[in-house]
Amino acid sequence: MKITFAIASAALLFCAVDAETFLFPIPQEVKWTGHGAALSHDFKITGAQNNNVKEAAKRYTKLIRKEKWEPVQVPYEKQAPLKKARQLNQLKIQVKNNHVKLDIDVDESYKLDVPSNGGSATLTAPTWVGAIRGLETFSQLVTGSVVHTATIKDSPSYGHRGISLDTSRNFYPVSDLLRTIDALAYNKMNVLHWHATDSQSWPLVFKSHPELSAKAAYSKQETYSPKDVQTVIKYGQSRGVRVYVEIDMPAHTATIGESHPDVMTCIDEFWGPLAAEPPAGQLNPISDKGLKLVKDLIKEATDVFPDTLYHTGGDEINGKCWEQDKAVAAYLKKHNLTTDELWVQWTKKIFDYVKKHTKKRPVVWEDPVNAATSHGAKFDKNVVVQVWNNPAGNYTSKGHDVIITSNDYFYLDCGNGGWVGDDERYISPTQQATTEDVFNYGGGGGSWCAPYKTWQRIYTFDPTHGVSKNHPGKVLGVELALWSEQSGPTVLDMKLWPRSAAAAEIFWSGPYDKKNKRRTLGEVQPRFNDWVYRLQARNIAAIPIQPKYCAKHPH
Ligand code: CP6
Repeated sequence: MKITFAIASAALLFCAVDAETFLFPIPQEVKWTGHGAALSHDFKITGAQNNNVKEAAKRYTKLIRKEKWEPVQVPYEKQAPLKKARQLNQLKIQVKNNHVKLDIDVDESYKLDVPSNGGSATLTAPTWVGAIRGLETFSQLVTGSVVHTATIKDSPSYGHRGISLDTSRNFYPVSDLLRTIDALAYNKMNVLHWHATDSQSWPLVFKSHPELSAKAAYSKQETYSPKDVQTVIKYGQSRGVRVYVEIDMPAHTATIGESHPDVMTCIDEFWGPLAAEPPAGQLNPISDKGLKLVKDLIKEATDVFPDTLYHTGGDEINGKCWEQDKAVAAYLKKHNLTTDELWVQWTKKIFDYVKKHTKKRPVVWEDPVNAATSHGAKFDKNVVVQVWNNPAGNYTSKGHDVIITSNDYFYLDCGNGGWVGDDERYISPTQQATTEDVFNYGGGGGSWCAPYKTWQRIYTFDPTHGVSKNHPGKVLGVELALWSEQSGPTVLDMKLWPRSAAAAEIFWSGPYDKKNKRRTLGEVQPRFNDWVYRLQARNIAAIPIQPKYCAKHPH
């Protein structure tokens, strides 16, 4: 049954209601069976063998019991008249492979059978990760003390569904990272890309180079110790969320200059035309000492983070920063190289090191791949390209797998707006700022604020657009990006949620489908609305998308 209505007030969509379902992201196949059962007082989740599943079973048992959430769309007793006779006593888990590595190709599928005559429900999954996804869905079937009964078959459309979080421009305590991992798992997302360092602060403590955080963290409190890092990785693991790290370089490294000025270029300049945002500073690409330092960092980072992916950074290098360095300029002249060519050569050294000395697959921002292409050079096809400026097809056609972080859909950080320059001009939070504005505005997100990335905009992104099945590379998935020039712990949840959930559904359930009138915005909104309140009930400070009034008063 579907009831949709809208009260148009000026151009504003005020309310939309849909009584169909409140599962999020929507499973591939749901068959509702009967009217629901009552959750028995001694309801148990049994059969867990893998430790992560055991912990998840405990967590979800507790959550199901205490979660006060009920859908606002339709009073639940109308959806599921509670009959005391039908009691659901247990959920039995059966997993084939309890030892598989949590990785991009891991099978996350599951089947859930919750019979309408109560008794025992079953959750079967090929892997422990699928079981964790299935437990999440089961928890969503419970509203109050009613279990909505259904047979569900489910699997993701894309294997990589994540958030990229910048912890350099502003610091996030570990508790915020853990809560973000919770929210990722609620949305069946599976990746936290930790953009750990940048030019403004270096919070990540390296055992091999403690001087970096000692000199360039904002304070001793604003660091991530090796123990903190283990806490985050383990917390992610147990929820089926991979945590992989990026040490951005050779640009976005002014912080390295605080302890190793001799391996840098243009660190004496604050900004000028030499960097995307202040402070300027780039690794010197011809410094052997610099390369040795970089290798130490990659070695430690790849030893510490168990994920198969390692992010080598690579975005936004500035040729002028290198050209104004006398030694680099002489080198360029002697070898008849452009700064782009030198950049690509340096990047190749990094990929070679990752290949020879780590077991990782490198991910890189698209920038150096563009630079390479423009002078006919190529990188190993194994390199995953994270796109933020250009269409994914540019790289899949060349054989690279891609992660999509289109700034036009998935940049969540923008913006506060405000006066820029010497109080000369006011820019609204969604207005485009000029490069000159960026400094006073706070930087980052300045140029891509318009249009604001509403959940609806994010939801209408088509991952298949411009990517042919014949391309040798493929789309691995998505990462929404939270750059932190104007974000921090106090706004974290509301920047991320519920907008990231829109991408979670597109990349789990499959693209929005206007043509077939399936999962259009109008259809999804009421369910999305309920999901917002459910996230709130789970301690995620998601922003409301419509008045609760709408669902309480369908007419
Ligand atoms: N920091 C780093 C940033 C950005 C990038 N890398 C960025 C660029 C443009 C906008 C927002 C963020 N702040 N390290 C680009 C990948 Cl609009």
